[in-house]
Amino acid sequence: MTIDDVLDSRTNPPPMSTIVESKHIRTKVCMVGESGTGKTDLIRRFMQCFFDDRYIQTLGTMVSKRELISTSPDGIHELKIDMVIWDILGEQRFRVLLKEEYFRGARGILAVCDVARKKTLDDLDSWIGGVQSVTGKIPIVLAINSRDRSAPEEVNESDAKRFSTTYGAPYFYTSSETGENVDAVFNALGTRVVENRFDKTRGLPP
Ligand SMILES: Nc1nc2c(ncn2[C@@H]2O[C@H](COP(=O)(O)OP(=O)(O)OP(=O)(O)O)[C@@H](O)[C@H]2O)c(=O)[nH]1
Ligand SMILES: [Mg+2]
Repeated sequence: MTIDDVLDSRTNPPPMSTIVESKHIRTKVCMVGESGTGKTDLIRRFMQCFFDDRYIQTLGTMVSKRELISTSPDGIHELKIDMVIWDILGEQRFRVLLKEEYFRGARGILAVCDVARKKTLDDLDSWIGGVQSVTGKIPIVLAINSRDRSAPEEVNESDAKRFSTTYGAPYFYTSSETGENVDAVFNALGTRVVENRFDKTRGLPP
């Protein structure tokens, strides 16, 4: 089953009678990306908190949780996914110090870059390498953030497509100011994490 099948099944959910039970899944995901790309603000938006325009450098880590409702890839279970989101300092020097602790157990990565700074997209390679050296290969979704800004957009479609092909990662242009695609990007990550953990014979882990 491909991600497209899963997304289709979410758009056209199976008849209620085929859903036999509800399952709860808890999953840890990590935000990665350079400082100032908008990781913390995307989480705030997703948590339906107010948008704060002041620049607050995250000190240490912030852990947030939100429940997503989905359907298992075989259409049998309604899924309640407790998405636990870890927000990590953007500064490079903390990466080496903290990575074991923060990345251990992560099932997915939300990679964030700034649409107006191409370098923040390029820097994601090293972020992703850092996480996957601890977790192994896990699903990634890319947020090309600050879409609302009037600054010239440096990250173009072909850059985004190249990243997408390299990592098998869908991408979304997001804005934590307007809310554009914020739910979509977290939902896509939840879907990919579930798909990745789904075993055709055994279904989902307990
Ligand atoms: N216009 C606009 N500004 C944004 C957006 N997202 C974040 N910002 C602003 O960009 C700045 C940095 O946002 P943060 O969410 O703190 O960035 P961060 O990636 O968490 O940074 P670190 O914690 O240092 O790693 C803040 O001033 C935000 O208000 C957006 O989508 N649009
Ligand atoms: Mg932050």
